Amino acid sequence: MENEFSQTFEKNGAILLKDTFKEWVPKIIAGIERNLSSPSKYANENNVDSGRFFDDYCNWKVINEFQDFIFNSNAAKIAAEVMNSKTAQFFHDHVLVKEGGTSKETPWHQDAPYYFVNGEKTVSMWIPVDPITNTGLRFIAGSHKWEKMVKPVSWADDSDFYKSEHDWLPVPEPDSDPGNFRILEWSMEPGDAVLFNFRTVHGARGNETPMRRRALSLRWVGDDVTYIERPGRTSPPFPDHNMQTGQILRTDWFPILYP
Ligand SMILES: O=C(O)CCC(=O)C(=O)O
Repeated sequence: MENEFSQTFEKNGAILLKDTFKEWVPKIIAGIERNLSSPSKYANENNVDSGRFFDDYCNWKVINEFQDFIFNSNAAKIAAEVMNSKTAQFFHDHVLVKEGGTSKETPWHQDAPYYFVNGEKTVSMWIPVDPITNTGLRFIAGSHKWEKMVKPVSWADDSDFYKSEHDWLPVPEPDSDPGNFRILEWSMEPGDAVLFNFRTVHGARGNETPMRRRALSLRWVGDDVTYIERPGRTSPPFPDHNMQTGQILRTDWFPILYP
């Protein structure tokens, strides 16, 4: 059933939730620190000139703190509500740490073209565990409704993510063209969350503060989502998944956690 919260999400493609996961912050911090001390084969340092921009994903099966949070918090219920979906299926977890003094920006991008996911009911929840002033995510309001998708690029060097030609939109530059874009961004406290559709264009400034900026993103899909083949290896890749275009994501790898 539609509610005010899912209507705003549907209109803007991004929404801020205050305090929602506050009680889980110590657990999320423990999980992030465990991830930093034993990264997976997918971990990335993103080629920074200064500081550190670490990211890693798909670790919920080995990081108990993440598993506990994903399975036992109300995240799945919130995901279903905001997507206006009967179900919430868990796609993956993603840790993003920008240490203080990291000038590297997160490029403007949509998550969707990197993923093998097709459908309108999707949500990422970006949950910082450090206070955020101007280091958080920035969103182009309404961009989840753009007809074409933005060209995905490698975060390390801005090169094309897929090698084959495709009819992508160019990466937008809202800061050089402010009149044409409505940007949403918020100051945040640990345990707040921004929720955004996989097609909402977003990016982030560098972290020029002396503070750490650690965050966990949880990715969810709803009841209209199916597997789609992309023009190359996706991110995350999920090797040997054996799914075909049009199938729902296999529930033994991507559990339905709501209802
Ligand atoms: O933390 C960041 O800088 C980027 C996060 C992001 O793009 C995401 O969670 O989808």
